[in-house]
Amino acid sequence: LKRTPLIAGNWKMNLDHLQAIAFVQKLAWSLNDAKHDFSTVEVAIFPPFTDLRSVQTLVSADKLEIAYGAQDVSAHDSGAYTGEISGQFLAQLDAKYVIIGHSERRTLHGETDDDVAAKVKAAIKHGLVPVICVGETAEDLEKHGQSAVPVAQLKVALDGLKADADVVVAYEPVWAIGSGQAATPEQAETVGAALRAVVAESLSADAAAATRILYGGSVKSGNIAGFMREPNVDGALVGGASLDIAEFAAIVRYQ
Ligand code: G2H
Repeated sequence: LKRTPLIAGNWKMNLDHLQAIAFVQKLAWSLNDAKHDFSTVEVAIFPPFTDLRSVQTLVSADKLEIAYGAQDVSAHDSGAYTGEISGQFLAQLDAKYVIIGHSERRTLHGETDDDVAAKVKAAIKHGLVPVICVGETAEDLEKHGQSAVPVAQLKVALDGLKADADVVVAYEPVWAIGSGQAATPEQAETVGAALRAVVAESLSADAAAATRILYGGSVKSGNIAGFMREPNVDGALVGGASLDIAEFAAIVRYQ
């Protein structure tokens, strides 16, 4: 089974809706100029919530093949949850994906593995593909080795899902995020293989074969190719480098 690689740009809290329109237009031009074939490498961006309506309008008007999603979603459908955004609202904006359990949500906003699992279920319920983020801190790495914490986090996130659930997994070692110090391709491969085994065990062998496992943490145009050569790395979740059009386009065009 062939997995289409996915290069995903996590904008975090950057670019307002006007900047987003200009950015997406220029990114589309750049990929168009390079004759990028979106069926060989899929491209997705994750802007702030307030940008999504503008991105939807531009993508549909210009028939762009760039996919988009949100950086978080509520576990609830609707109701008295001040400040939360329902998966239904995201689906109405034609969002395809939603990032869930990014380490910044886990550490800065206290999201637990159970919160992540509830959000994953909500995303799937509304037809969104969750990009489930897992990863160990430097302390976890020292105490438990590399794979133990991400494996445990993913098991909780996938618990109770159907055997054919459509998910993306992002392995983001916390020590590599925004630090400039990326993991090595070998490290990403080791954990990627362990995470694929969790998908096989928790969902099914078919789901494991179909699920994209991304690496994230200080990905740049200069190191992407090494990651993409690994059999259990099917793309990247890119933070800082996704905010520079030339750099992000170069990551998409890693081949
Ligand atoms: C990890 C990553 C994107 P960066 O957070 O999710 O960010 O590429 O800046 O390390």
